[in-house]
Amino acid sequence: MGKTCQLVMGPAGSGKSTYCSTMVTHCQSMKRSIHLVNLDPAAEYFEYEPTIDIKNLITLEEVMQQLNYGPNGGLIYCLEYLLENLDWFENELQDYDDDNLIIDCPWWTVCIGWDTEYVEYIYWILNLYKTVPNFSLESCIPHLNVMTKMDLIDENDPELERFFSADTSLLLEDANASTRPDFHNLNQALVRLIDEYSMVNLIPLNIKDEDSIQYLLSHIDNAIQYGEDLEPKEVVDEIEDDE
Ligand SMILES: Nc1nc2c(ncn2[C@@H]2O[C@H](COP(=O)(O)OP(=O)(O)OP(=O)(O)O)[C@@H](O)[C@H]2O)c(=O)[nH]1
Ligand SMILES: [Mg+2]
Repeated sequence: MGKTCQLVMGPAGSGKSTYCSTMVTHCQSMKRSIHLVNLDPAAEYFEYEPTIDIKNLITLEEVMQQLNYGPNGGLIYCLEYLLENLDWFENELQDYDDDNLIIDCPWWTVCIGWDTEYVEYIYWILNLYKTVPNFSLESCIPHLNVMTKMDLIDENDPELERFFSADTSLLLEDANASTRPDFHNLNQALVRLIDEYSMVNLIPLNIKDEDSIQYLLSHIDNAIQYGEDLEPKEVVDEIEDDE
């Protein structure tokens, strides 16, 4: 019934792993199946044991010790190693080919960007699952930008509104003011693209507020059309589930 996937990407320390744990807890409380996948070879601590863990294939520590690499070179080496061993990943995924995954990606996926072989593996996952990347900025697949750590700031601050629903007409005005008139059609097209794919909108996430977690999950469900292929549940099943 599943076969959906959240690719969680973002800068170092932005809260990816915390988000994954929060979402696993939330889904479990709803009796919704979800499996955590760790693709960070440097990850040290998990609130939930990952169902699939790149550290069973390779760890940053091993690479640094055995090959004498520094942390950055070591991480790139781990990525290349993963790409050369996608059959390992495919094999691990075998038992979950009809399930829902949440993939905790390492922060450096953001730095590497979309121009390298990393794309190869993202698209490989995209082919297997209905996927919604979180935090990423790729325009041709549905994605969500999430503003984490909302528990640390005042959610009623009126200034926040411009981050959550950015006014692209201001962007267009700015772009037009700094470019020649023959660029204005291009500016307009870019702004339309940004609008259509919600590229500058952010969804707030307060991990201490169940409504906020559910609100984000409903956006994710919408993006991956979660549940469209679910069979209606019999009342009898629900009673059995509750026992
Ligand atoms: N208050 C608060 N702290 C958070 C939240 N999310 C993460 N943190 C804290 O921010 C720090 C980094 O969080 P992680 O979840 O490890 O971030 P990450 O993006 O997985 O980090 P890397 O894997 O190292 O790139 C930790 O100390 C977390 O406890 C949040 O929503 N609220
Ligand atoms: Mg992490």
